[in-house]
Amino acid sequence: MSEENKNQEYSADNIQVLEGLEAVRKRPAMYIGDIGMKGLHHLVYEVIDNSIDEALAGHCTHIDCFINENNSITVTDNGRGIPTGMHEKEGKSALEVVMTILHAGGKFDKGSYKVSGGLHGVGVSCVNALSSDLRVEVHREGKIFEQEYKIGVPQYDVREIGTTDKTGTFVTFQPDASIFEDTVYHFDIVVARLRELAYLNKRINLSITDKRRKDDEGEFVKEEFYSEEGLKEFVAFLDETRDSILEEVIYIDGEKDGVPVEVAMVYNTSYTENVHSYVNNINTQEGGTHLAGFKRGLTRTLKKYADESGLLKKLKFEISGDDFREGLTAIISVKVMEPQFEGQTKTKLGNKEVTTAVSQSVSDMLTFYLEENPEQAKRIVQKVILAATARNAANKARELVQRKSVLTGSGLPGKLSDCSEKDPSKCEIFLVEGDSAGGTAKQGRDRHFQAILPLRGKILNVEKAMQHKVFENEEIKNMFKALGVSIGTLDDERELNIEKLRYHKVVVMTDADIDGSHIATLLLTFFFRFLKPLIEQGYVYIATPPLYLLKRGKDHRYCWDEDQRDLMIQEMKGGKDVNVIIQRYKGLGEMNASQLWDTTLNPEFRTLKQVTIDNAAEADRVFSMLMGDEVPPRRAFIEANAKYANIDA
Ligand code: 0RA
Repeated sequence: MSEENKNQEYSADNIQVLEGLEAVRKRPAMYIGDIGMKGLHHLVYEVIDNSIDEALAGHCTHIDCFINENNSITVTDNGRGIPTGMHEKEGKSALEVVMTILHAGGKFDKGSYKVSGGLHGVGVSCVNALSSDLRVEVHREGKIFEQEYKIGVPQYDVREIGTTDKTGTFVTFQPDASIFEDTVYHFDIVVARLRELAYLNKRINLSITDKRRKDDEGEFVKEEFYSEEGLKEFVAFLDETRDSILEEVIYIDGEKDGVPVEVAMVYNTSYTENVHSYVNNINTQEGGTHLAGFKRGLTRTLKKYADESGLLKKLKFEISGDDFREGLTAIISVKVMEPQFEGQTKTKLGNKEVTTAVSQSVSDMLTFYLEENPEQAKRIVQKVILAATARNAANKARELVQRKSVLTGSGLPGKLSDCSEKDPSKCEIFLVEGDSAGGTAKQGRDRHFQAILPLRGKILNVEKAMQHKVFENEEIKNMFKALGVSIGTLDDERELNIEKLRYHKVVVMTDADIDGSHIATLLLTFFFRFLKPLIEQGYVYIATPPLYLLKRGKDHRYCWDEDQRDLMIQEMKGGKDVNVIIQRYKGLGEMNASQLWDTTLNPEFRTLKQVTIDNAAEADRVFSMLMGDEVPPRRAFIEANAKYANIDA
């Protein structure tokens, strides 16, 4: 930094700027969610969102993202370039204002259509405050401008460094290692978000290049995304491994009362509902008024059509709202000028006016579709009738289970070895594959706070079973009874009384082999479909039993992977020519009770992986792929991953 700049007059403005940035650095989590993996990646999304806005305004076609060798990030776009002229009110370059003043991003350009924005919508100045170094370059009006910052503080005034015949904005930032727990970017995480953004904002070219890695041809690893048809293709992508009952995805793209509404939906032969919703490109995991509007529009329109078509005449019971969404995969995306986010994770849209706008859009377009496509319409109605019939049967099965569990006193399953502690926040339950491993776990556990529920072999694949089969399944009934929550489907909020949950750690414990991972996946699928709030609230975990036991005399050590094993062997040998016995654990059954306690159960030494859903649409796709009919993608996935998608270590 030059002396000249350092001695700049310290105006009231400068102090305000510093205070703003200081606030971000003091409480980063308030602005970007957290300082872990999520927050770190959030910085990238925040910068990309500005370019997406420029694209939505119709001025930008290409957005390219780079993970550089040193884990810094570069985002480039070919938009108009951030304005560099004097900002009258602030008395400095508009570029500097955008980069250094909280919430200034783009807002001063009143005419612009600013709707995109990360979950926290905090703007690029936040990224600047949380970067040890950031450089912005703007190509505009034939000139190239630049400015650099350290922890958000400009190192010199915006300066001209050359001429250009292009326009655009380039931002490179290095996340501050003194703020973030980890500053290594994950290519796959950025890829998933860019793919999603490409579908949500059709006709924008997005790319991500990983400059840390080269492929077999010696090129940097790179992925490109472009979607001509937006949500229509998104739904097709999500349902790739399911069988559609319609010839084409139903697609609605319109505007009502100033709210742009985009919906794509298709029915498949499965029994699950996969409805995902977005507001301003943000996944609204908790739903809200736009989702309510979609459901209302869908139910009313289909009900009316079915009534008028006479197809419901023979039905002896009422159709419920859920029945219209069985086997439905849909995405709803709305853009709202001033979104109000509510709910526990601030991902529930609150704006009341949006319900009617979406409901009417959906009604109008769907009515038109049904009239134009009587053959498809009939298939949908028949699917709904089937769902209603099955639900009727499921209700009977469910009532039976619940009545029985009331009759048997405590209602706890006989196979459960419960713990003595009653405070759920202190209690853990291990769902263990097989009776024999269950027996070992029962001996090895700390009975004060650890309960064991053995499960017999393969559990039901809920992805393919009809609901009443799920509720009749012994293992599943046992799980519901042991957990203490009542049986319900994933949006039966009224029924899933999660406050009755008896354990705040629900741990899936299976063998560390392909079979074990398959069983774990079945269990996670069950949780995902029927007990999603448990995952969302962070109650679900996976145990990690060791893979190897190394023995040299009395020296016994456990290892969790091959690298660790090889290192440990070297260490135990200590350069001498001695024999280390390597035992590969094929299953939990090969461990005795105290070994299991030492490695997998004892909170002091074990590692539990918490199951999280970072990207609900992607999780849904992975589960349907893993559990669906098509074996090849499943095998490829299991072989390629062995561990799970969507799991935070
Ligand atoms: C406000 C006004 C104008 C451009 C932008 C913001 C802009 C911001 C970003 C952030 C990343 N890329 C961007 N591209 C453009 C332009 C106003 C005008 O030229 O009339």
